[in-house]
Amino acid sequence: MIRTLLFAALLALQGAAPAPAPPPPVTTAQILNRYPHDTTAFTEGLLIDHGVLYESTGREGQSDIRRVDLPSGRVLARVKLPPNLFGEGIVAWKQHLFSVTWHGGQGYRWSLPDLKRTGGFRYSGEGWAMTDDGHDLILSDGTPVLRFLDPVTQKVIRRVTVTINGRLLDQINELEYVDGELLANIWMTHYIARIDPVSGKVLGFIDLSPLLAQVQMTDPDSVANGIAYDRAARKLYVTGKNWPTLFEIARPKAP
Ligand SMILES: [Ca+2]
Repeated sequence: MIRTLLFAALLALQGAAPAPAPPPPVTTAQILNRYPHDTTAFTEGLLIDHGVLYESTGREGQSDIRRVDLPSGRVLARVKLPPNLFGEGIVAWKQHLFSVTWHGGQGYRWSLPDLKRTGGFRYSGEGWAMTDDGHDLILSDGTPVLRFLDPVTQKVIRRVTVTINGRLLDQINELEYVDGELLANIWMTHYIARIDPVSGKVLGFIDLSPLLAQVQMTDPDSVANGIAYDRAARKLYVTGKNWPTLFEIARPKAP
């Protein structure tokens, strides 16, 4: 300890800065399977509950929440949001599915698997995406701050700030809790951040560029967004806004 303090004092005296921390490791996504995806779906939320795929889509007048047949991409059931609302993320919790909207702080609760509206909730600020860690719901809003919500009351229990080597990371979009890590699409990029859900530190990134090369989207809004993890089958799926393909990719290894 004393030796450490002496070393720090020496550095300060000499005006030397400690060596910068190395950047988090980047892993290139490995494609395992491909499935059709509805190209009219402006994907904002994606999850698997009891082996069933659910997806939420955005844009005013086009927002809905759907149950999807994963192998074919066929929409099996669909519920539309009011036309003035821009749908965002979804999370499944027991027999319910919660959804948030971009502006206005309006959240909804739906029954599973039939998607009947059973209630609503309010939150401050914007809503971007949701997931859960088995205890709490987790809400992103485009800022570096993730909110952890009580699944029963939907009230904020705590906040975690996402940082990369001590610097704030924002534009955190679609979320998925995978084997103790929080995976997050970073809006307008082709990277998924791997976040420690306790400290908020970015542990690494998954580079989705091999997927982009396959879908060849030209619309700048058609970014990678949507991560779903089948916890029982241990399969990880990702897609993007209006992408023609839903990909199964390899689960990330410990960084
Ligand atoms: Ca998700």
